[in-house]
Amino acid sequence: MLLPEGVLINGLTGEVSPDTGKYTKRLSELREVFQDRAELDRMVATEGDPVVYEVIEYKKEGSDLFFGTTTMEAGNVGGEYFMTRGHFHQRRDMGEVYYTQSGHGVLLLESRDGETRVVRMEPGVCAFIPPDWAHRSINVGTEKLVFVWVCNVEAGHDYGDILKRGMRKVVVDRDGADVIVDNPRYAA
Ligand code: PAN
Ligand code: ZN
Repeated sequence: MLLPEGVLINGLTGEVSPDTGKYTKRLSELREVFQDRAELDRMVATEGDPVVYEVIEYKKEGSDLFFGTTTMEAGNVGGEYFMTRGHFHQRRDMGEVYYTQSGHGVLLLESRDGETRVVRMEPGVCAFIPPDWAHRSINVGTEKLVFVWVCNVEAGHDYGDILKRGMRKVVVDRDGADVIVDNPRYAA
């Protein structure tokens, strides 16, 4: 029988205790995600392949739900802010919740038929991600962006489409402000 448990989440560091697993994504693993690959290669070579984000989860065998944190470092690649890979869920009937704890971000969403929506990620904002909307989080601030996500264990990740063609919009730094522009590399 599954037993209830309180899980401590540090909203500034993303630490989850107890956790059941974690991974980090470094810049070199996100080469397809960013526009300026020469700059990315330069940063990997000269800045020691920085961590872009870490995911920590709490997942109990036999449960329908699981949750965890994503902690994103601040930074950009040639003006394009650090972001996650972005994905649809394999299960088209399953959405997700992102509850921002600290930092400043943009949650970029795209429907199957190409509609773009943005939800600002600010502490206290709980974002509703409807089923079958691709979602990517982007740290547009100067500190860590930490958010809690909650989702069905069966949702699954479908990275293929977004990795291949990108999302229709990208978020870039223009004189210190984050602006959302058309993705010049978008391949329909
Ligand atoms: C999140 C994401 C996490 C990392 O847990 O998986 O923020 O982003 P990518 O998976 O796009 O690299 C989630 O949306 N799970 O479904
Ligand atoms: Zn998701």
